[in-house]
Amino acid sequence: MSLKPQPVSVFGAPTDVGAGRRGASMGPEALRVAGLVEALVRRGVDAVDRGDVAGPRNPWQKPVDGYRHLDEVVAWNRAVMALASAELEAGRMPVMLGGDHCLAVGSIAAVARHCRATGKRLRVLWLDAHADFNTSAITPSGNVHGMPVACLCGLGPDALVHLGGPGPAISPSEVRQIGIRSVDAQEKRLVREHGLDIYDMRYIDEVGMKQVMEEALAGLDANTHLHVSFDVDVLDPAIAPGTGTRVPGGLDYREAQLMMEMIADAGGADSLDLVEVNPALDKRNRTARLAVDLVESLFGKSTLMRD
Ligand code: 4U7
Ligand code: MN
Ligand code: MN
Ligand code: MN
Repeated sequence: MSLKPQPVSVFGAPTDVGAGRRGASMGPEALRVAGLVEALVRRGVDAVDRGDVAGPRNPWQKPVDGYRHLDEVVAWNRAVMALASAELEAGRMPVMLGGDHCLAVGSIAAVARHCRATGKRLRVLWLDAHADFNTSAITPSGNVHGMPVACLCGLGPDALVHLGGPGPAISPSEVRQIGIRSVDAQEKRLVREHGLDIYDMRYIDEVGMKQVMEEALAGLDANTHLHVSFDVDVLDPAIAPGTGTRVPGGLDYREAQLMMEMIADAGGADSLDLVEVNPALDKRNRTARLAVDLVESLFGKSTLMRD
């Protein structure tokens, strides 16, 4: 399958209301400063920057009933869903710059609704150190960026579970998680119960990224919408220090690059989240620059001009 020549709409969601550390709110600007839009245009992509969606400030409060800032998280996700939906309806690929990962509830709710309306199948690649499958009852932190996959699968507060319409947005069978290496004790049980398909770091070490991606991309066809949710903490902290929840033992540059190249070879993504870049914790915008480089690979950059 060759890359789809679809137009791209980049937009920012500058907030860290779902995180336990401040600074991911500066992610969209860091990615722009690193030249994201220009890099896509250089690749021949019709990419435009729609600017940022708006939402409430971070009140920086303690969790209430297992959620920190739930009202603010819902407000930001509504804004993300509205803009992502509008871009999908206009036939454009939404690229959401976070912001923390709670925002994937909004972007993926929009994608799921679009798939329902157009009769497309959905595949979500969740690239992350974490499974993000906590609920208010089991979360060790109350931070909603640790809960988006659960919310999308129907486990969470009504306002997030039904964000894009009645019923869960997706089923666990539509998700493939890659790079996982930090799952909380009770989250582990929930992940098993719901049968999430997880390619953890141990599996990547044992069989290699090539086989992992062949398995994670198996079964895609021309009628499948591929959503990539890229939490930069999937990368090893040695190469991507600018993120709030660093876990050692992540993807190295070559693994990450191959992962992106193989997604491109499979036809590329139809929607993308680029989340958890935290410039306050970074050195010289290194993490955003690496993310841009990897997004170029996702859009078909390859060493030997295979295209
Ligand atoms: B991210 C955590 F306890 N599991 O729920 C939690 F380890 O979007 C971390 O993947 C969640 O960065 C990380 O708070 C959320 C913690
Ligand atoms: Mn995440
Ligand atoms: Mn993570
Ligand atoms: Mn994180």
